[in-house]
Amino acid sequence: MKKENEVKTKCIHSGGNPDPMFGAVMPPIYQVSTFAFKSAEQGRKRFEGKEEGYIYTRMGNPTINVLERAVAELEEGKYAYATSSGMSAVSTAILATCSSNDHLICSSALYGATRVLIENELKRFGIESTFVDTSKKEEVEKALRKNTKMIYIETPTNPTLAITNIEWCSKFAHKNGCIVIVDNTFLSPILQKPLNLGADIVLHSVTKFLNGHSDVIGGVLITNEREIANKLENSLHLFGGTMDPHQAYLVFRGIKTLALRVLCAQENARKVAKFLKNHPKVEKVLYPEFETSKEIKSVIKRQMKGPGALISFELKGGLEAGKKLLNAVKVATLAVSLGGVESLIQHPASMTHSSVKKEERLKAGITDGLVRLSVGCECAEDLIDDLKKALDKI
Ligand code: LCS
Repeated sequence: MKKENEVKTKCIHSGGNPDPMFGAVMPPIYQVSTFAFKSAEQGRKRFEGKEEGYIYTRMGNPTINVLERAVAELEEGKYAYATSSGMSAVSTAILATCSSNDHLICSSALYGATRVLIENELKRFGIESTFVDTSKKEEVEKALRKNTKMIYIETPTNPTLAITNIEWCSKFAHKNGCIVIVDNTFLSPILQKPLNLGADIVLHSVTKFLNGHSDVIGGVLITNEREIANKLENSLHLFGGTMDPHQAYLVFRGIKTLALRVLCAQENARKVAKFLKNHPKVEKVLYPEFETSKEIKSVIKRQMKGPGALISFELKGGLEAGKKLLNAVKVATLAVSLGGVESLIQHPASMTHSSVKKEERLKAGITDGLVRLSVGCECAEDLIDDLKKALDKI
């Protein structure tokens, strides 16, 4: 029997069995900062790593570990580390693996804060970076330097939904002594598993699809390589971007419905994207299903199980028309973030990507008129009706 959606089972059961103490079917929230030792000897052994057991929540906590096991299983990775935010996952991953005078090749359209972190903040510590269209092999090849240590990819990119070939990038990186980080926030492990395509580290802002209910900020890092895992763990414990146990519980709870939510939102997004594409007031729609390049189409087919639930589009009246639309919609909420059960609409140039220099933003394809819509799990017809009414007013 062909199992179409076995991932639904995995989402519900990954991460653990009922709690061994009382059989609770959800993990207890160990809302605690520190763990008592039975003796001084035991404390010493735990610090030396000679005895299993918890010490202090920044260095590990049973509730956080349940979430980490669940995410590792879903991404088909061996090691996972939960972080206090998606940005904490980004900074921990880079600081753990790069040093001064190392060079990074990055996708030019990245989440605004990621780009500013790499371009401005990491530069202060001597980490250099080049931003290129990583969907074009020749641009990646051209950007390579002797000191390139990492290729940092978002695919699809936020907010332009450009697709990078993870398998090719990983082979190219490894041949040249570099590692690859993929931010998998936009698709989640339901639609893309970068570790299986050769990536060294996968990260998520779990604030988005993994949690799915717009009530938590968090992140996670996953890898299959012991040496990298040691570095991530060390940096996380020392820089201190650890997740909180209650946060971990909520994200674990969200993951139970991850497949249901992602597949539902994606079906809605397909309908909404088609509606927008055929609307006379819409200039262009960015959505992986509408990709025209033969090469990228084949990459999409190989590395993605579906186009996801994010759509970016531009209206014929550009920025002014876009603003009117944002103010007129009623079903989608005017807010940043994405991946929740509710649809969210925002304007990247003045919101999520406003801190990126205008020239760089335009080079990355984030035009002034671009609007981003994160399609949620409402009734697709309600979303379309609402967009139709809002577009009629423009
Ligand atoms: N990576 C991606 C792809 C993101 O979209 C975000 C946040 C982050 C990392 C950072 O995660 P955080 O620290 O916020 O959990 N993206 C946002 C966005 O597009 N709108 O608001 C936040």
